[in-house]
Amino acid sequence: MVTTLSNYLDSRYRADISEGYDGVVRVAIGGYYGTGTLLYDGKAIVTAAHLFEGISETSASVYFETAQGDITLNASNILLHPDYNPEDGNNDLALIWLTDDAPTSAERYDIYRQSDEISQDFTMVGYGVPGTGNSGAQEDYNGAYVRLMTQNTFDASADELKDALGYTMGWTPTENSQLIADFDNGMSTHDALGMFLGIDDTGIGVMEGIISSGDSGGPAFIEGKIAGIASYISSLETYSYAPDIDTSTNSSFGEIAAWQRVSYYQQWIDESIRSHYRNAPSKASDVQKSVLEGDGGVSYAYFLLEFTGTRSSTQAWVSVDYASRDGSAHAGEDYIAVSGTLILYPNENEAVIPVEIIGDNTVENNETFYMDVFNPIGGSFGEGIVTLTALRTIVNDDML
Ligand SMILES: [Ca+2]
Ligand SMILES: [Ca+2]
Ligand SMILES: [Ca+2]
Ligand SMILES: [Ca+2]
Repeated sequence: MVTTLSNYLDSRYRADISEGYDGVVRVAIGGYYGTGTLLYDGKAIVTAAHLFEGISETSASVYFETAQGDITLNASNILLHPDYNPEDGNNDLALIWLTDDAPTSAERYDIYRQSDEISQDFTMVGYGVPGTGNSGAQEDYNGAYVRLMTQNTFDASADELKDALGYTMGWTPTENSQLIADFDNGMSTHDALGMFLGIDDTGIGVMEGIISSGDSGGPAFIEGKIAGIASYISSLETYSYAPDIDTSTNSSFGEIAAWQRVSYYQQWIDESIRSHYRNAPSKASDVQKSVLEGDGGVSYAYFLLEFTGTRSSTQAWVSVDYASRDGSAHAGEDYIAVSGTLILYPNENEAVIPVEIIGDNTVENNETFYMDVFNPIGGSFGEGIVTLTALRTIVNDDML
């Protein structure tokens, strides 16, 4: 990560343990590395497909830094987006499923689902090579891997820049699928997207930053949800404008960076994740309302949402919001709290919400927690009903 202040170890740039970013991981593939993010199911990491480019091996290691210590997990399965196109930077997404349970102290993140990202500030987190905006990412950096965070503002989608620059920009982003931000230092002479697109915004001050090598695949968060996946940087100039503070592509002031737009890809992400749930119910009679706690790691309790109505059109999405709630079980000790939006895509009439149950060897009573489902869009729960609630029981399996 390249920062505005030269001291990248300034505490403002450190994404330290227990500050909400322990689900942001370093991903190592064939001697190279990038960054990834643990998704809402606690089983899969989202990252960039280009990390796997030119790599014949299909293995990856994932490094967590959490309050439970440093934990390395391996990939059991890797899925690149089927339409990944390196020439245009399109569909630059990959999912990595973990062989073992992610540490329970690592945050799981929902994905940002609204398409109102442009002009919003975001926080990016990653393990990339550090540096400062004046001189760019440090060449030949061989210091420690350090998880850093900076901020920026989504200025536009990358296809808008292509429309403005034409052949000056040597690649063709798919419409609405990539978000871009420029690395500002407060001066209009280095405001790349001010010059190219007339979006006059000279940055947000000391927290402004940009991705560098090693941040690839890392998250851009809006409201704590994954809105972008770090994809590439570029130093652009036209006959009229040369915003880059130097002439090399090195993550310096005056360059731009692009993120894959997660809201655009949510169906692919959700459906890929759902296809990997273990023993998930697909009809009401298969739903288990009690789950054994287990003696370590996590097991899953599932809630099943079924849609029996009629869609406004065959392509309409149906969704609900959901949030877990303590009964006698406590989030963080007995299960991992979840909240988010569940979407039933056009080919789906049911989907599950998984909840991770934390196993231990402590003798406890059976404990309960709830799932509240609300804000139905595209359907209804029945007249006058605003919330549906279901209960699960975590069954003690330990004895004195
Ligand atoms: Ca900016
Ligand atoms: Ca700007
Ligand atoms: Ca540069
Ligand atoms: Ca147990």
